[in-house]
Amino acid sequence: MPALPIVVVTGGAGFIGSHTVDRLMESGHRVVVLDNFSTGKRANLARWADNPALHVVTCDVAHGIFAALAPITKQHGPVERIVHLAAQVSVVASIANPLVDMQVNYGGTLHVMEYARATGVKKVAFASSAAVYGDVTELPVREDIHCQPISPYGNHKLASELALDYYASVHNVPTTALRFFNVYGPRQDPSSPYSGVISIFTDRARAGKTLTIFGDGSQTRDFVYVGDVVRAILAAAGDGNSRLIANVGTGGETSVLELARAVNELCGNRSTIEHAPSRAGEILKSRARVDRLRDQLGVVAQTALHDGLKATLA
Ligand code: UD2
Repeated sequence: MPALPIVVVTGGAGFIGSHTVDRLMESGHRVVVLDNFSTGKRANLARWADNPALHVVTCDVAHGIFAALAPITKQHGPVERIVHLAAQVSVVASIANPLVDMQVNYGGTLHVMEYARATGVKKVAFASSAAVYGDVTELPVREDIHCQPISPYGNHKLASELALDYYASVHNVPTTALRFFNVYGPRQDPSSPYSGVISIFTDRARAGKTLTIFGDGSQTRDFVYVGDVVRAILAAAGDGNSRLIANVGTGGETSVLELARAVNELCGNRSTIEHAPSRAGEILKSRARVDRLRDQLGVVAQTALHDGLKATLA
């Protein structure tokens, strides 16, 4: 039997990572998850626990990945592709601790790219963020506008994109960066105050607890279902599209008030909706331009919010 192609997923035990692993395993890859389990969970990978094609290695990507991968590549051959999702994910935490954010988010990317350069990896797909844009006035936001991040998190995602471009242009490591908008779906952890709003609202509405909207709820987001995001990741990890940067969103906008009402309705309208002061530094409107996602990567986010919310609640 020919060797299975090896794909490394950093952050593979996390929310988006574990969904990516599911699709890769289903399509016949050998998958290596590198995760430090700071927010990732083994339970997210439980369905593959007895499958020898999945390797789960506890590893801090920010400390280098050569040693973690060596035993596996020695036995099964070289890594073909890397999906780099491991990150410190909180914008607020990055403001409180910019150096840690730099080490994990920018440093982690450099370690991944050094590995890719040294071993001849065929493609690196990287999770960037809409946070690279900062406050934008022109919506839907295009990838080629001038980026002015307003957080260390956004700075380090943007710096990581530059690192990808350097490795692609100078060292011929093919790369694609995806700027995620507001990703939601099953397995998103609602436990932190900075968890995604959909994970918080669905968790609370299910229990009939109050939903708190920061501000009047007129602020909008481009909420994109994790299943659609994974299709973008798999396209980005495939051949071609090197040095591409693409938004990953739906191209639509939903207000937080509409969202709260929709979630509440799906749960039988048992929660009250209250308002609290707006978050400092809050972006008012957000919506992705999705032409590149469609034209370059062949992906259209097709999950309607209502269906995605139902899947999240199930
Ligand atoms: C998202 C990303 C963040 C970064 C940023 C870039 C998530 C989870 N976070 O932050 O990593 O990429 O975009 O711009 O995707 N809200 C409430 N009540 C709650 C919780 C939130 O009203 O209990 C509001 C919040 O004030 C905001 C909206 O819901 O207007 C979305 O909040 P979020 O924390 O899910 O995501 P966001 O857009 O701040």
